[in-house]
Amino acid sequence: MQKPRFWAFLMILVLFMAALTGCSNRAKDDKKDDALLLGFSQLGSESGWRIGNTISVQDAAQAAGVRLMLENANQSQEKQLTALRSFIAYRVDVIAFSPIVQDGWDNVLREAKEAGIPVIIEDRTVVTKDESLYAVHVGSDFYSEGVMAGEYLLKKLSTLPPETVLNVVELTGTQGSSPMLLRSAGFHDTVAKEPRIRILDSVSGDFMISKGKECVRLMLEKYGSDFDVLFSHNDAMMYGALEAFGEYGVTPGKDVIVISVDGEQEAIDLLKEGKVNCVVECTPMLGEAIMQIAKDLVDGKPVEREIYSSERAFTEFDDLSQLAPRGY
Ligand code: GZL
Repeated sequence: MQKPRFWAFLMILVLFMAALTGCSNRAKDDKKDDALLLGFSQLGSESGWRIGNTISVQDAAQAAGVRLMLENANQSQEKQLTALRSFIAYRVDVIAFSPIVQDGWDNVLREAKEAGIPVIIEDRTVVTKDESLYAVHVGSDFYSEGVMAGEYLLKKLSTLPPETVLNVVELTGTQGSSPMLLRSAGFHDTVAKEPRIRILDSVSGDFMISKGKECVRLMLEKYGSDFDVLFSHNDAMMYGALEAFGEYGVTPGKDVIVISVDGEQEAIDLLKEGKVNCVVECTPMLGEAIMQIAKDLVDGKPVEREIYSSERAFTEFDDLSQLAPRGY
């Protein structure tokens, strides 16, 4: 090989090797900052609750001096799986995510475990045979939320004439998600003992305003005045339902008893106006807990495996005049 070509080849080889070592060390270089690096996969932006959850995590990370890598999956489990694998490749210190549905996470959780990266499940839960695949779940007890919704309806029935029968339309959240499955189970188990409460139908509005409105339109067409109670798995779908009621001349809170879950400010305002009868609280404010758990995990401190938020129901029977602003 002639001399100039040799030097050119050598230069290209040197540059190629430098690029390779630069890539492989990117994560190390970026991580020379000692601040904890948290990878957070958020499932979407489908409701005021979800946006409140995201803001809670962002604000808490800033306050705690935690470096946050936030990926929004826009309702796609595939995108969540991709985000989690990118966090593993980048070798973040801790991973946190809200799983859009409860199944299908074992492989990626096993990859995180093999990479030595602890995982915090926040908000929704996963179903796995291997409990060692994640460190902590922090969020709500969705079954209890369903029970509180059912207990309100039993109390409401007790204030009505003894011959009253209440036909319930259940507006469920995302199919296969833990809040949908567990809120439904808690509600059904609670009202099952009362023969005068009947579940007329269950239909999924996917936790969204638009789909909630579509579903309630269909239910009004199908059941008309037999539609006595709406149990909505979240406030966003309830807002859509109220729009549908308006189109059909139905007065919510009076013609139809309205029960919702989340406890957004807008829902509490509707409760105070008498357009909603019961709002079960489900707090999205999990950011501070997530940051504390992440720090404890990195510091090797013991952490509770299951951390539930304490929550209540707000109903038409309560004095809500002193209720603090909800913040979401
Ligand atoms: C519940 C959360 C649910 C909310 C909905 O913790 O996962 O998802 O109830 C949101 O508003 O879409």
